[in-house]
This record gives sequence, structure tokens and C-alpha cells, in this order.
Amino acid sequence: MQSSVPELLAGLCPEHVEVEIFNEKEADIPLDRDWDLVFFSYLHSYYEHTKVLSTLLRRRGVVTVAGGRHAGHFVDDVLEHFDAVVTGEPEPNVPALISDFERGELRPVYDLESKGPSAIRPARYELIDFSRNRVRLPGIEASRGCPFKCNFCVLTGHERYRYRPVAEVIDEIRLKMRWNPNWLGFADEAFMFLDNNLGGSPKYLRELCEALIPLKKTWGCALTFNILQDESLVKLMAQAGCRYIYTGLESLNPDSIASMKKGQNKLSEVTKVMNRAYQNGILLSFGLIVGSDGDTNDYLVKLPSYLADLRSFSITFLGIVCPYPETPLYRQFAAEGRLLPGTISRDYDGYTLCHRPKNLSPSEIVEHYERLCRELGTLPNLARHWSNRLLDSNLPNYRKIVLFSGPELLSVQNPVKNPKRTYIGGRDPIEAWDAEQMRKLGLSPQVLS
Ligand code: B12
Repeated sequence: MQSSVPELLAGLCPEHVEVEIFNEKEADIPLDRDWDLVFFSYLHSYYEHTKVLSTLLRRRGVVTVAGGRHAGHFVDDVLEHFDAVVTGEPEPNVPALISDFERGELRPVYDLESKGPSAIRPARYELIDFSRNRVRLPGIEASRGCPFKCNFCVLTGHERYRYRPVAEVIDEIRLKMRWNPNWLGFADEAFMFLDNNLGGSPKYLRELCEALIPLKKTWGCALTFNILQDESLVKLMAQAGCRYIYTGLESLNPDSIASMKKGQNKLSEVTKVMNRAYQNGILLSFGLIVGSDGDTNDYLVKLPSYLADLRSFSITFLGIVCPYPETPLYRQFAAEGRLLPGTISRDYDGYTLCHRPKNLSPSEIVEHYERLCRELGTLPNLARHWSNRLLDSNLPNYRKIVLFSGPELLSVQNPVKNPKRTYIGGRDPIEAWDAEQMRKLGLSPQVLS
């Protein structure tokens, strides 16, 4: 999966504007081009890098704009490195910004209020270059926000749950979406919902699924545990073409779930809920995070055997709980003096420990984390995953999805492979190219603790 922001913003540009999109995961950004205006979307951990890119472009007279969650939270800092910042939703603000720019009247901050999710315009899928990323699928948003209030989530306290009219979502899928042509027909008509929680309103999800049935597409999404407890809804999703669900299981330790304020995860129901999804033809993959206040040595040592008991190995993200600066968790750790000294925005990547854990030392958490990455993302676990899952359902495409999930399962090994990093916040040097450019450009990292 990749961010859909570039094609989303492109869809908001007036027709006379010529647009190019770049995703640095897929291709280097050519910094010698004579663009008039460049919009940047980035995750917190790429802020230093994005500052470098913006500064290099601005030196050549290109006007730069930043948007997204980090930019919206750190407006003053961001305005030192970009010409403007969008703090509101893109739909009203991008057209207004372009119009101001064309008149030579660019303002520093754009915070016009959106008319709501019906203002979302279809993305420009034809700009996605599937030859640069042969495995990605097109993505669409049906909703934004989430009704839950998990203490580590960047949405908590910022975004209420809202959804688009079903007919507009269906039309966008039918008429605008472009399919990945690289899989000999397998990925034709397959897409992802990029929503934070497609099940934020079960009633809306039912309506959406009813409308998706006639389209006969194959799709995946992320949603919360409570939806998986509703068997009729899971069946309806499968009937509508859903073959993959990601859910944030986060922890199998009740104390950690309680510390995250994630009461919707009912640990006693995990086995039942997982098997139900598989048997209905949906591959359930999940994320786990370590480093929460309930975690102990005993739990972290036993985690692989708990997963073996569940006979479930389809972990997509194994992370270290991250106190993103706009979250309740960050405010809690800051108030308790538990942020590690000297953490910079680069450290807020979900794989680096940025706080002092309650029951363990920072290096103990990182040692457990590195071991778990190595132990869980292995070929024997992949073999177990395939043999446990392949025969669960014979719905069309289910087995293909199980087979194609192999690389995702192995990718759990990837985060901690850089031998130059300790993955303890405040200790590791910035990546070499960024550090060199920052030195030349006189930029310093954003210290967050
Ligand atoms: C695809 C995806 C990924 C991809 C691509 C990342 C990316 N660049 O977005 C990959 C797989 C790399 C990824 C990784 C991770 N992800 Co992720 N991911 C997503 C996902 C599912 C979809 C992103 C997307 O396209 N959304 C649709 C677009 C349209 O919305 P958006 O990105 O939210 O942007 C909105 C606004 O912020 C704004 N906006 C954003 N940028 C800009 C720029 C401009 C100029 C303007 C005007 C507006 C604007 O416009 C959008 C519409 O309102 C989101 C969930 C979600 N729905 O957003 C999580 C999400 C972004 N991921 C998240 C997390 C936690 C992670 C991981 C830490 C997971 C992990 N433990 O490994 C890692 C982070 C790695 C890192 N180095 O920091 C969090 C937040 C992370 C953060 N830093 O804020 C999210 C929000 C999920 C969640 N609710 O927890 N992820």
C-alpha cells in the first residue's frame, strides 16, 4: 500500500493545471525540474528529509506547500521550511491555494473548513505509475476518522468519523479506478479501501457492501475488532468481495490493551473472531505493538507461543508503540517525564522506542522487539500460515490472497535491519544523505522531547 494523497490532490487541481506525482518509495524525486508549485505529504518520521527537499527546491525558486497530520500540528516550525501549510482538509484548501498562487497572493496558512465528505473528489488514478511499483493496488477512501479513542492514535481528539455518500464511492470505483496490470490478470479489479476504519459505522458499511456486490470486485480494508464480532456483517463483506481485513490487535496482554484505552478489542474472542473471518473467505491480518505499559518480560518472551496457540501468523505490522506528538499518549508521557531525551521527528516511525517503558528498560524493549521481528517473520511461520489458512475457504480469490500474503508476513523482519541504529529515540544519527544536506543547508532536526 502507498499513500493516495498525490492522486487525491491531483484530482482537486483545476483542469488547466499540469500535474506530475512522485512517491519516493517508488522513484527518486528529480530536484532539477522547474515546477511552479510543489505539494508535500509526509509521515512524521520523514519530516527532516522533507525539509531538505523543500529547502533545495525553494533555493531554486520553486514554491512549496506542506500538508498532513504533522504539518497541521507544527504550523510554525513547518512555515520556516515551506512557503505555505494546509491545516484543513484538502478539498476546499487546495483549489483556494492554487487560485491565490496564480494571482500572486499565496497566504501562509490554509484552514478553510470542508463542506464534509461529499466534497471529496475522485482521485486521478491514471497518474499512478504501476511500472514503478508492481505490487501496489489502487486505493480509495469511503470514510475519514474513527469513532474510537485509542490513546496512541493520531486521530484521537482530532477527527470525528464521517463517510461519503455510497453512490459516489461506487461511481469512483466503477468509472475512475485504474487496476494494477502487472499480475497476469490477478490484480485486475482488485483495490484497497484506505480508510482508517471502514467499519466506523456498521450501518454505513452494510449499505456500502450491498452496493458493492454487483460490481464483483476483490478488495481489502482496515477496521476495528467490534465489526469482526458481527458474523452477518463479516459474511456480507465476503459476499461483496472483501478478501482481506487488517485489524489492530495491538496486544494479547489485557493490561496493555487497558493501558491503550482500546476496550473494543475483546481478547477472549480473538480465536473465535479470527476463525470466523477465515472460514468466511477473508484473510485477517493484524498489527501488534510492544512497549505499552502493561508489557512485561514474561509476556514478550511468550508472545510467539501465544500466536502459535492461535494458529495465526498473518502479522503485517509489528511495531513499538509510538507517542505521536498530537496524541493523548504523548501528552501523558510528557507529563510523566517519560519521553526519552533528544527524540527527533525521525524517531517517530513506529519502530523506534521514544519513551521510557513502565516495567522494562528501553534496551530490554528493543531487544525483545528485534527478537520478535526475527522470530515471527520467518519461512517456517510462512509455511504454517499457508498450511493453516489455504483450506479455510474456497470462495473465489481467497487462496490467491493467502498465497500473495507471504511477502507481507516475511516483511515483519524488515524494520530493524539497519545496523547503524539502536532504535532507541534520541541516540541514532540521521540517515547519511539527509545529515549531509542538513549540514550544508544549515537545518537542524526537530527535537520532540
Ligand atoms: C497506506 C498507509 C501506509 C503506507 C504509506 C504511508 C503514507 N505515506 O501514508 C505504509 C505501509 C508505508 C505505512 C506505514 C506506516 N503506517 Co500507515 N497508513 C497508511 C494508510 C492506511 C493510508 C494512507 C492514505 O493514503 N490515506 C488516505 C489519504 C488521502 O489520507 P491521509 O494520508 O490521512 O491524509 C489526509 C490528511 O492528512 C491530508 N493530507 C495529507 N498529506 C497532505 C499534503 C497536503 C499538501 C495536503 C493539502 C493535505 C494532506 O489530506 C488527506 C485527506 O484528509 C493510513 C490510514 C489512513 N486512512 O490514512 C495509515 C497511517 C498513515 N499509518 C499509520 C501508522 C501508525 C503507520 C506505521 C507506524 C505502522 C507501523 N507500526 O509500522 C508505519 C509508519 C512508518 C513510518 N516510517 O513512519 C498511522 C499514522 C502514522 C503517522 N505518522 O501519522 C495511520 C494514520 C493509521 C492509523 N490510524 O494509525 N502506512
